[in-house]
This record gives sequence, C-alpha cells and structure tokens, in this order.
Amino acid sequence: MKKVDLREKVLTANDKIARKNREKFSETGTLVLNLVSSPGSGKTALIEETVKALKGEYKIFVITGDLMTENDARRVARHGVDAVQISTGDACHLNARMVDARLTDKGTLYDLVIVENVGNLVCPAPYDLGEDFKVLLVAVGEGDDKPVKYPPMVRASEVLVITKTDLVPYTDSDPARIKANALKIRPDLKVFQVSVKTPEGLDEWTSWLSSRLKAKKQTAQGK
Ligand SMILES: Nc1nc2c(ncn2[C@@H]2O[C@H](COP(=O)(O)OP(=O)(O)OP(=O)(O)O)[C@@H](O)[C@H]2O)c(=O)[nH]1
Ligand SMILES: [Mg+2]
Ligand SMILES: [Zn+2]
Repeated sequence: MKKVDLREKVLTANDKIARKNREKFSETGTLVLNLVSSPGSGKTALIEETVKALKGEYKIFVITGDLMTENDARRVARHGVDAVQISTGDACHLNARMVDARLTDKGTLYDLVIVENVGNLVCPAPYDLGEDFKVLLVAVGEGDDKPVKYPPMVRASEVLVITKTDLVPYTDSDPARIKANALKIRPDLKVFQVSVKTPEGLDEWTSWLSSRLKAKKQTAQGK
C-alpha cells in the first residue's frame, strides 16, 4: 500500500493558493505581511501603531486570526482602516484559503495587507499565505531563548521585531540576547526593537516598512 503523507498534501494544496495570492499581489504591488508570535507578544499592538503611522499615506487592510472573538479586528478598525477577523474555531494557524476568501480581488485595492496569524510559535511556520514575508515578534520577558527553542518559525521569517522593550528594567530579559539567539538560527534576519509605550523603535520600523512598500509598488509598475 502506498503511504500518503497527509501533511505534505495539505501543504501542497495550500501552496497552490498561496502562489495565486502572491501573483495577484505582485501585479498591483500590494505588500503583504504575515505576523507570527506566541500569544500576547504584541502583534495587534504593533499593527495598531503601524496603521496609525501609515494610514495617511497608504491604503491598509488588516486580517486578524484568532480561535475566538473579534477583539483584535475591533482594536484595529477603531483607527479607521479596514479590518476583518478570521475566527478559526479550533485551528491554530491561518492558511492561504482563509486569506484568499477574505480578500479575493478586494485585497489588490490596498497598498498594504497585514495578516495577524493565530498566536502560536509552531504551526504557522510552514503555511505560506502568499505574503511577501513573515514578521516574527518576540517580546521581552517571554524567554530570551525562544528563538532557539522554536527554530522553524525563525527560519521562516525575514524580520524579527523584539517587542515590549519598555519592560526590560522589570525583567531579566535582554533584547541583545534575544537577537543573538535568533541570528544563530537565521543570520540574515532584519531586526527591530520596539515598544508601543515609550515608543522606542516605532519610527525605524514604519520608515523601513514604507521603503518596502515603495519598492514593491515600483517593481509592479515596472512590469
Ligand atoms: N508594556 C508593554 N506592553 C505591551 C506592548 N505591546 C503590547 N503590550 C501588551 O501586551 C498584551 C498583549 O498584546 P497584544 O497586542 O494583544 O498581543 P497579540 O500578540 O496580538 O496577542 P494574541 O492576538 O492574543 O496572540 C496587551 O496587554 C498589550 O497592551 C509594549 O510594547 N509594552
Ligand atoms: Mg492579537
Ligand atoms: Zn496550527
């Protein structure tokens, strides 16, 4: 009997939809981020600050994924950008079909689509949603060795944002150590350190994102 690897099959089906999503977004120059982290590392908080800074210049759509509640989409929508929640029920990650279903052709009307994945440092890693890149968040105080304990997520991400740096004085956590641990797994990671309270590093993050948005638009226009 032929052994069928179900996980392989699911991922292959997912990759086909992800590829279709990516093609659509590359035509219009829509930049798509996939934010991943443990629960509570500050994904929604970072999205809120990002949309506040960039909504004047760019048209932004946010998709937030959680097992239950619409809380995150509501938090984002109050800043006046379009936001929808995907309630996954018992699924602990988003897949490309869920993103496609929420966006279809509408997604391409936006300059920036931010997808907040379900808080989970394990299984969102192999799921391509059609994003330009994954952004991994690790918060001060959640354990500086997280990157070496969960290497697939670090390998799958292009950017690391170390969050909640305002908490450093109250913990034994050191952002330099989080960064060093992440770079052991993926040496080419782009690393930011932010706090939404102080607000350290947010300008640097949003300026960099803005330059990526412009680069993507230019590539699309050159086609
Ligand atoms: N001190 C401090 N707290 C923060 C910061 N960013 C987020 N928080 C707090 O951390 C908690 C979790 O933040 P969220 O933005 O909800 O985190 P999340 O990653 O979206 O959480 P899930 O969607 O549940 O996975 C909230 O109480 C935030 O106010 C920060 O920079 N500094
Ligand atoms: Mg959230
Ligand atoms: Zn999962």
